[in-house]
Amino acid sequence: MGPIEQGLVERRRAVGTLWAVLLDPDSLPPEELAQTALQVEEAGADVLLVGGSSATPGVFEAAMKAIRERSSLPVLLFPGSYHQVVEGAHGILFTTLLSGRNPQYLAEEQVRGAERVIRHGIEPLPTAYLLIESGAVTTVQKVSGTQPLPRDDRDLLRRHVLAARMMGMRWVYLEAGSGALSPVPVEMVRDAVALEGLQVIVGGGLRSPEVIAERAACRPAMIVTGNVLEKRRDAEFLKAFAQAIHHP
Ligand code: 1GP
Repeated sequence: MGPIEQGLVERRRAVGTLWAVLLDPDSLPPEELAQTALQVEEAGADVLLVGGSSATPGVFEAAMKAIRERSSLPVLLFPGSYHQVVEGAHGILFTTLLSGRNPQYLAEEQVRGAERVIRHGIEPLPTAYLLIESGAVTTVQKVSGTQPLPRDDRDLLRRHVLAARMMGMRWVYLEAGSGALSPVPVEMVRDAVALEGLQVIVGGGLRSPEVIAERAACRPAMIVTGNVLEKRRDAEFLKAFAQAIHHP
C-alpha cells in the first residue's frame, strides 16, 4: 500500500467515512471545477475524484492542472478510459469492471493504461467496480456495454465482493451510476462492509443528506457525490452533506 492509500485509510479511521466529490471535466470548465474543489474542501470533503466519459485530448490535463493549483485535497483519477490517465493526480482508482463480462473493461483498458500510471508517478489503488441496477439504463452501462447486478440479488453481490477480495483488490466500488434513479440499496452496502477486508466505496444518485446518512450509517470507507453539486453548492448545502457522511 502506498502513501496516498495509507493516508486515506488513516483519515477514514478518523472520520468514519470519507466524503469524495467527483469532478467531471466534461461537465464544467477547469476554473469552475477548481472553484468547486475549493468550496467542497472548505465544507469538509476528504478527497477529490476526477473522472468522466470524454476522451477529448487536453480536457483532463487542463482540469487536473486547475484543480491541483487550487486544492490541497488528495486527487484520485476515476477514469472512464485509459486516455484519462493524466499527469498531476496523486492516485488512481485502478478499476476493473468486475460486475460486467466485457473484456475491454475487465482487462484491455488496464493493460493500455498501466504504463501511463507509472510514467506519471500515480499511485494505483486496486479497485473492483460493481455496477448495481438503479431503475434505468445508466451512461456507464451504455458505454461499457455491460449489465449491472440485480438490486435484489444480495447473494450475487456477496460473491462478487468475495471474488474481488481473493483477486487481491483492496477497494470495491458499489456504483448505481451517475444520476441514478435509485442509489445502491442500504442492505447491499451493509453486506459489502460486513464481509470485511475491502474498503467499500458507494456512489451514484446520492442527492440528499437523508439518503446519504442511511448509507453512511453502514460505515463504508467512502461515499461519492457528483452530479448534485454541479447544480447547487452553497455552503449550507455542502455542510449538510459533510454532516450526513461524517456523523450519520
Ligand atoms: C458516479 O458514483 C458517482 O460514478 C457519482 O454519481 O453523479 O449521481 O452523484 P452522481
